[in-house]
Amino acid sequence: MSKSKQLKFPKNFLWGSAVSSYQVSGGIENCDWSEKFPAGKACDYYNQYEKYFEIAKELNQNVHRFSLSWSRIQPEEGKFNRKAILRYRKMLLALRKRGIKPMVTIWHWTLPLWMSEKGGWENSKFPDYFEEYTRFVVEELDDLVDFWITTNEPMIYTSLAYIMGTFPPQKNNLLAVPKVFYNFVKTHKKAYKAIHDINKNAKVGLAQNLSFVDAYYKSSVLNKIVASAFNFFRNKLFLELTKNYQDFLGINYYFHDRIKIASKFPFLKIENENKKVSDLGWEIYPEGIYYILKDLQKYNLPIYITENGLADTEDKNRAEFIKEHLKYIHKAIAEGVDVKGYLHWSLLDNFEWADGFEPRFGLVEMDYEKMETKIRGSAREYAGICKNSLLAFCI
Ligand code: IFM
Repeated sequence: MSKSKQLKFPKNFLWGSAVSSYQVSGGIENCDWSEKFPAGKACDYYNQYEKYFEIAKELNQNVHRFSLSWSRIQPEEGKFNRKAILRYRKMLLALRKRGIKPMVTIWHWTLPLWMSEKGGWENSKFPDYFEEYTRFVVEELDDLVDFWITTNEPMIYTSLAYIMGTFPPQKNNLLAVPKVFYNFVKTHKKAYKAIHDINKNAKVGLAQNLSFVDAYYKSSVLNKIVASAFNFFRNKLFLELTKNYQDFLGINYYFHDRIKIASKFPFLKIENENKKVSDLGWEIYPEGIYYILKDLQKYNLPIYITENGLADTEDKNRAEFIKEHLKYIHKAIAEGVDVKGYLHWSLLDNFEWADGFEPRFGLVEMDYEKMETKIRGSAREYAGICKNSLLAFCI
């Protein structure tokens, strides 16, 4: 006979979900993505946000992460759009009215055209442009924001935009990487200071995509060295350089990187067991989040899981995925790691960048033609956990 077990999460633990501007908003036509990868109306979130926030409330969520569109707010160099700011104020008020804390990402992967024409992240003045934009939005919105996230997943963006060439500006240029990387570090630090100039009590972090790295041949010293070098560049370097400029750590967890040595450049490859995978073929590896969290304990900072999710059109694995990850998060908390919230990626099906609308990451299913929503079964199960901060399961 199976027994049941209950895991209680700490008091005031935050439960929610995340989206980003270009992926859900609709109507963004003046950014570096819009020509080659148009997202059209997407979920029309920019206009229909009340409907979506009502769903988040119905699902017992009390934190919501969304991002601002730089191209909407600053469509031309030196020109700020008051109408856009007023819209964002309305969105923030609409969240607060429902008892949902706003977590706002200042930059989630898209640049205004004018900024990309100036060389985007390769421009050595990029941190100054970003600071000007940050100061403007924080002056205008800070009274309604609980958490600021400066940038989303700097390392993923850098590798997809400058090494793999899939994201704009679609370069395969290893030589650009140090410059872009350095600009990300500098930009984050400047933005962090600017936000604190405006509000010394602001809570500021960034959302980092951290993978769990281990060696394919665990008994091979060489394999372990290669895996730890990969881990250093993939996960640790950015964190080390910015750790004194983060009031909390925002962690996006999706990947297990089991590193095997290869004979060709870059002399390693990722080979996971893939016992279970998402619709995108990404390995589902919940225990990885536990090891990552344990490793982050040394930074002595509060931690929010700012993203965690999977593409699952049929909603076959999402509920189990959430529960399994939460079990490992709870285990880390029980061992003293200060995790304060979990935000699932994503509230809605949305535009998955170069993969378009096909992958379905939403707790809520979107019919883009009719602009209709359907709450998935997994969302209801997640809502049950959020309600009492309690995860119940059979053992
Ligand atoms: O959709 C993305 C998001 O924009 C950044 N983190 C990973 C998600 C899934 O790929």
